[in-house]
Amino acid sequence: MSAIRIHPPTTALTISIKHLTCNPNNLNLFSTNSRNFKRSGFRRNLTPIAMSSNPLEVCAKSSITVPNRLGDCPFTQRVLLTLEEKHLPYNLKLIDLANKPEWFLSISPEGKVPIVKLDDKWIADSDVITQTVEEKFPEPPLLTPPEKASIGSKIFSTYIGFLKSKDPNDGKEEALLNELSAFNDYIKENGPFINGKDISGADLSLGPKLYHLEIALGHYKQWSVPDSLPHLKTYMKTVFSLESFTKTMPLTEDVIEGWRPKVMG
Ligand SMILES: N[C@@H](CCC(=O)N[C@@H](CS)C(=O)NCC(=O)O)C(=O)O
Repeated sequence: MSAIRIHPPTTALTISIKHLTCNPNNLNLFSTNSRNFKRSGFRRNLTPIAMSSNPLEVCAKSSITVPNRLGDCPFTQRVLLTLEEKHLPYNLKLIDLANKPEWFLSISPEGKVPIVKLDDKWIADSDVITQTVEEKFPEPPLLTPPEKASIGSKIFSTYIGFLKSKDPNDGKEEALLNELSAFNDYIKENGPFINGKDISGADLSLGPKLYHLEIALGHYKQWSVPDSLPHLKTYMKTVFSLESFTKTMPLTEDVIEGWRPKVMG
């Protein structure tokens, strides 16, 4: 049976692991790394650290289109991907960002998600959270070497510039295409992931942003990644089909609604 504990005053939900086992297509709260699970069983493949860990508490944006479901924050998905790839169990507290509860504001004074409780302290910002998780739970390592850490890092800002643009001749589309093209060339030479054969933190940060780009530009501008960038397209397909990604990705409708104020604004 599904067990959902509602925190007063109902704008946040703590959803238990029990709930996940009853409804695997909905939330994704217990990390299992199912690739390993399928091969040789769940328990054997958890690291000793993960085995001994209590679930981490994670405050995440809730869906605005479907009740009790994870929402569309790419920074939160980055953190959840990190926990999934490290086989760390976690509990989500879903926050309605349009109606933030007092208890949430008391632990996240900026009112932002994600925040994660580590060593009894709430930590904000996906950069800080993923770095702290890496230090505390180093296996499997997800560190991106510093010289590769900024690969693709301008894609998100140029995407937002193009999404918000009202003038087709203002160069915003070209700016985005330049960044995507540089990334396509990089992956062609160095892929399949940013750090080569293994996934790393830079992919877990970029993947959710590319997912938003694909959905929002498709919806609001009828734009898609051109066929002239096949290595980028393959990269997106690879990342979007990771088990950790499909377990933590937002609904298309939430991504569309999440960007609407920026497009209209
Ligand atoms: N730099 C932060 C950005 C986090 C962020 O902007 N989160 C958004 C949701 S995606 C948020 O909480 N916004 C507050 C609001 O919408 O009220 C990080 O990397 O974690």
